[in-house]
Amino acid sequence: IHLGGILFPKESETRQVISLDGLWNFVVPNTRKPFEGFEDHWYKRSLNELEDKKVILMPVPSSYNDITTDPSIRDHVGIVWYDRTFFVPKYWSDIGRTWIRFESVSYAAQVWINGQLVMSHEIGHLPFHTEITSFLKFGKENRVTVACDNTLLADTIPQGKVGELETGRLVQSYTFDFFNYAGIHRPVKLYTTPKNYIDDITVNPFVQDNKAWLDYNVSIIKNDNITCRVSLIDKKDNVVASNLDGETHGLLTIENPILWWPYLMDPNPGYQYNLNVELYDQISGVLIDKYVQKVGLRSLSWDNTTFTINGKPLYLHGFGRHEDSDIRGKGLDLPLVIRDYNLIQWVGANAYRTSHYPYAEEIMDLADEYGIMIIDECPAVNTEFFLETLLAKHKVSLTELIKRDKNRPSVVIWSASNEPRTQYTQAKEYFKSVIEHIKSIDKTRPTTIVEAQSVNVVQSSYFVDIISFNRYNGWYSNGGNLDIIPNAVISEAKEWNRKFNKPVIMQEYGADTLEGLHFEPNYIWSEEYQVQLMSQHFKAFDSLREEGFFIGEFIWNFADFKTAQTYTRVGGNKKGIFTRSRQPKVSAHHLRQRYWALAKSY
Ligand code: GCB
Repeated sequence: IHLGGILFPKESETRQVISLDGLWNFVVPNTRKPFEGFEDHWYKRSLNELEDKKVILMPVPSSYNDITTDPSIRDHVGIVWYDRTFFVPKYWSDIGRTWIRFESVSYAAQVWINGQLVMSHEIGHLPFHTEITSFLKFGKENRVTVACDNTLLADTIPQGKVGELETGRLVQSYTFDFFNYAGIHRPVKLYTTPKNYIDDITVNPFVQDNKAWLDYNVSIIKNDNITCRVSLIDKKDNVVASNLDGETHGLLTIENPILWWPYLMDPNPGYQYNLNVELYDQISGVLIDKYVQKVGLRSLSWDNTTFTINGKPLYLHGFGRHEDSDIRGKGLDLPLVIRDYNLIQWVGANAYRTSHYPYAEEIMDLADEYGIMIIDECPAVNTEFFLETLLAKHKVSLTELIKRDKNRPSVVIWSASNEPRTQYTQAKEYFKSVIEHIKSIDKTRPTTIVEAQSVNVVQSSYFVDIISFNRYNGWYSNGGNLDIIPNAVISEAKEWNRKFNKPVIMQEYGADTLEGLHFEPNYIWSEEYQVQLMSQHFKAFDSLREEGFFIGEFIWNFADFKTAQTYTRVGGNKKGIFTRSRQPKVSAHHLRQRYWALAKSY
């Protein structure tokens, strides 16, 4: 695997991209012989040539679980195999280097090209790529094979357990509350770079008064005499700042910048410039490589009570979400992505948390573009056992996440984990180390850990910049008793603030609600109950805002989503304000009134 940058593949004067999305061959090994694919070298020939194996077609990107009618595929534990053929143009052999990039495979993946292993990657929801030039046949057909393993254990991110039923069938169990979808979840791309190429770009903006500065750092892989030029271009194609002196690291100054503002805080939210990064041959002056990096100019700062953007205090209002939909599971689906952003804007949210793992880069691009602020969460959800080996992987997941998202103006907070079991003493050293790790890579954004334990017992939130807590008053505790909510929320938020002296966000509250179920007076699971539960929380939030440390409210969840099978979940978790097919419940209209009213207060 390539350890440098992980820039998103983009076409340019010097780069080409081919999509490998489509229908791949798919085989599930015999459950009694889970490693037969490795033992019998399935990667050395087409899966179609396997005797005695049922080969089916599987769409990429998609989860494989809900595509067929076969429960053994839906609930499969272990390895599955994918392959397909593709053609590489002959002239690509002269371009320089050819790469393959997976935007995410859940979870562990091994990739072969024409029968040779080219890379392995372990953690889901994050991209990985490698150069495959020497493995390819140019001007001919090639084959890519992927082995994908969804097994979750004590030392995987996230953690899980595998048990065996009396019947001998393996069963994956996990404590997190979303279906353990697996497969090639996001696009797969083949792309080229020249021999000497731009490997990574890091930008850090800073804004003050009517000026902005952009610290940039370009990492280049080169053997020859190459010079680097950078220019910042606005939407009207004007060069607003540049450095043509060949420096790969420098500071651009922008007079009268157009700043990146969140949705509803400005009539023109999400403004981005293009940073054109170009490499030239020093002798001939020929353009060698070009990559266009989007840049939003904004500054974040925070103290014990306040979180600001471009000097203005922020109040974040949105939801936790999931990448989840019917049939495709966690597979990237652009109609769904755009529908979701339409709903986010309609409801007037200015933020959401990528609960409980990093979301697709296509989704993140649109958050940058529309000015939706993101609490970017790493995939280590519900950590229970604080093993050394897990800590190392937790840090890797953060390194990969920050490498991927470091340049995004939309990302305003790093979330190190959702609901880890931070009441245990081992959690203290563990999270100290996790938060120090984040800070060693990026000091420009605040950190948080989303806590579910009570204020008195948590060992972890000492190290973060912003306190986050989840609490289900009127649901898991005091179900049916909505009157207790305002005081419970107010007093708990104050306790968090008193103990840690940091700004506080309520990251989750909510009620499961079956669309179309009505009861007056309200009764749990009805649409009326969800609405009233929200109103009771709104009372608490309004009062907390006056205290000066409360900086955000996030309802759980944006939409209904699938979970593991259990008697508390009717067809999945129904705490969405939208249904799984993305239509509003009454609660969505109710939230819309509040979020638009909040927007008027900035
Ligand atoms: C939580 C979890 C979330 C669950 C939610 C619930 O605290 O963070 O993943 O879906 O509660 O509805 O139980």
